[in-house]
Amino acid sequence: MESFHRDTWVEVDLDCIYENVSAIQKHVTEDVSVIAVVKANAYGHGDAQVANVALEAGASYLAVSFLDEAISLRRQGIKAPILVMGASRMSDVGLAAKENITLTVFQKEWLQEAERIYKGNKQVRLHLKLDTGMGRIGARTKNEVLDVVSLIMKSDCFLLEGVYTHFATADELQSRYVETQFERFSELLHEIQQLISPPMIHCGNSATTLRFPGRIFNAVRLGIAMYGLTPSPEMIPTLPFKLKEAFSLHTKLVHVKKLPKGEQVSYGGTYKTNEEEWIGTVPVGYADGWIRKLQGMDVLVDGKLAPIVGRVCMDQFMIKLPYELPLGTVVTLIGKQKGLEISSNDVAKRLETINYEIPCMISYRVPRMFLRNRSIMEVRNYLQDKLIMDKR
Ligand code: PMH
Repeated sequence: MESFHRDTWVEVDLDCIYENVSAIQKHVTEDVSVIAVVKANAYGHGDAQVANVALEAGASYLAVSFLDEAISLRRQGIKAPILVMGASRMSDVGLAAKENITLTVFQKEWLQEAERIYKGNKQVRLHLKLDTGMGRIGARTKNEVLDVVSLIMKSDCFLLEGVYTHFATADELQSRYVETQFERFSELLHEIQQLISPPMIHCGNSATTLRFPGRIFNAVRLGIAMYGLTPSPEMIPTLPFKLKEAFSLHTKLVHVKKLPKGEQVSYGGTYKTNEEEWIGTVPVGYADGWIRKLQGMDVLVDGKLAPIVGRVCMDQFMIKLPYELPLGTVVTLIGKQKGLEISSNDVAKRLETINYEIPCMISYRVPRMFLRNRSIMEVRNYLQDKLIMDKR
């Protein structure tokens, strides 16, 4: 592969993402718009590539956290509407208008100051965020909400395109708190709709969309399920259809050696061979996101499970091979080999965290290879992108 020079890569199967988005679009019916959440480089998968395939599969809007992420998509040729879900600077309203990017608002002071600073004549599209119980960003009280709405209505600069909220516990099968949030959202929405009818109303993340397809208003913000991962382990038995995991991580053996009994492996000598053992060196480490806590986790090699022995180093770790294997043998850290699978769910379980974190933590040092229609469509090497930008 010409475009990268290390034998470690992430495979992002865009066919899976296409199928997940299509299945979800069917699940919510075609009257509901799908907003594909591609923040954090599309949860580590690759922002523009995921955005394009999600749009092809029926999504009509994109969402990110920060303005820079939206601009990155524009620079890569994405024309679809993009919502920035996080807080933006008031001084960046002009940039958002120029790039046709929708901003999230939730404070009247922000609007007043933004209006004072903004000198352009193009209207800026806004979605109003309501905090119905997540306690993160959002207007909470009726007064706060109506102040923001009336300011937008009075202003020539702004257009209220949407109103939304975010649920804190939609992935837990016990749904009392979701119901409380649904109620608060409906009440505040009712107050807003006395004054104005914003065209887009959305409350659903993946869990809400999968579990309550009839109650998600007219748009959903789809993240984790689009990537083929279930929002929580407890939701797995309740899924209305199978999700297809798009992300896998592979590398190749760079050194294979036979160590006698009692030899130490890696920093600190935390592993000693129990007998004569075949040890393989894998060129992936904690700087790639494969953190030290993964010592002892299995990887797949030659269709078999092989444990990580000794500490994970910055750029390499060692595995105990089932037998002698040739240099260059593919090692799968996440993904399938000969009927066995290590899912992001397994890695998350080992790390006592959520599956969302796993593709996000695989760093920019690992190139992403994109598969579409079962063949390689594109390879993105973030390290070289960076180099090119630095040179300019
Ligand atoms: N909408 C908002 C406002 C979000 O923050 C997220 C995900 C989504 C939609 C998509 O959720 P899903 O991936 O469960 O479908 N946000 C986060 C977060 O802040 N931490 O983990 C996921």
